[in-house]
Amino acid sequence: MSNYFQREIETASRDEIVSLQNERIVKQVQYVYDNVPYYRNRMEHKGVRPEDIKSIEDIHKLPFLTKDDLREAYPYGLLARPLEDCVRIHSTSGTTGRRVVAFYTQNDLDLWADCCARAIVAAGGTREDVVHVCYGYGLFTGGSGLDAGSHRLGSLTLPMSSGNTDRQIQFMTDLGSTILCCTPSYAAYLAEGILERGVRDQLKLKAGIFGAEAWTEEMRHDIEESLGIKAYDIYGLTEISGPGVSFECEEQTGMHINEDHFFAEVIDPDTGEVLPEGEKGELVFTCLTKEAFPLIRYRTRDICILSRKKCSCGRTHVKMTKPLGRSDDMMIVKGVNVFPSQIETVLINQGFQANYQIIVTRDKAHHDNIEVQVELTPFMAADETFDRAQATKKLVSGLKGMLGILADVKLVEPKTIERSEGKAVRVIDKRGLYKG
Ligand code: DLL
Repeated sequence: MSNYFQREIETASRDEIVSLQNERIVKQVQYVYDNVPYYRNRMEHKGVRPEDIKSIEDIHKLPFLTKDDLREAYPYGLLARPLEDCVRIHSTSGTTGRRVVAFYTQNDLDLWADCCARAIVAAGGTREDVVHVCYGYGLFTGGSGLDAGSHRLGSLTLPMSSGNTDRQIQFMTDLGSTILCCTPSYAAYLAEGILERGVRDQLKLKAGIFGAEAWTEEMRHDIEESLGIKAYDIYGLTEISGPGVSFECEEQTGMHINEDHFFAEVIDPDTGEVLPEGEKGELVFTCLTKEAFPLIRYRTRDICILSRKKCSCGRTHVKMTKPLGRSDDMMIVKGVNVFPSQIETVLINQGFQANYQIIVTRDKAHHDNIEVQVELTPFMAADETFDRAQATKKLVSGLKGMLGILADVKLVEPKTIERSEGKAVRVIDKRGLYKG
């Protein structure tokens, strides 16, 4: 049952929300126990039976699930419904070895659309709006998610997908787009194009719904100024559905989590201990209503803080801060999830050693750049016939194949990258994205 129009859920009292979560978690745990051998085995291993989960308070008895578990269960191991009930997949950005595939029933898609519709409403959207969606469509969840939310709301939806700036700007001006949905980097890029073409005063834009990557308050300010809009943050991840797991309202002091569907906990990433509200830790989600791919206590690796402070918008759902960092080493560069280990694989495959450093920068126009400095091996450095230009080209192409994005490669002399006594510092991220 679709419930976007039940606005009362978003403004329900704490008791009402907890009671809904209690009811849903009991059903959901029994459901996964009955339908997913992977969960059943994990629960049995931990000595937990479905009847031990009597309310949401008991959730801490259940084991965590990690991205590695998802990879181990790939592709069908966590599916809770027969394939004939599934109607869609989406997959994380990133690469072959790291892909995670999530499944959806029609009901899952409907509930996800509700969540995204709520986000559009929170950004001031109504059926009169023209919603310009230039998140990527396809395996990525951004395009389909906001598109479905806009349909659910009844707004005119422009399924632009990303790329082709000329066409984006032309449609934006000709059709009078009022709400722009894309990554903050792409919004900044479009803003630049709009200013260059001198068409800013032909725009009808009033709001933007930007997410899928970390962005700073400074970037928000720049985009708001250059486009003359209010810029709202939206968060989500493929494993849990996609965008719309949480979203900002007009107060812009954190993102309300759709906690009737996704139960959030914050844990100490080292010990797994559940932390009280207000403490910083790793965000963990349990899907309370999903049918095809219902993740239980999924560790997102995103670091954040939860808050139940009263919000002036009237919504009562718990708020999360913007992600303040990651508890693993994943970076999002040019919209793509990048792990240093992937870069390392390319280097090793091409005969280099694991002596490298990744430098990520962002220019004034908010374009990301990734440079990989790679030490030559002593053998390469001593070999006069070693063609450095050719080796650089091969690395660039190998990295493009692995990551899907262009990285600059700089070969450096042996022993020039500083060695660390502890954990190697592989990444120097100069973008200053995570604060707090
Ligand atoms: O990025 C889903 C999405 C699409 C969210 C469109 C918002 C808008 P994934 O590709 O699976 O899914 O990447 C999920 O991206 O764990 C965070 O680390 C990061 N992320 C997502 N939204 C935000 C945000 C989509 N607003 C991973 N701020 C998550 C910071 C974000 N990081």
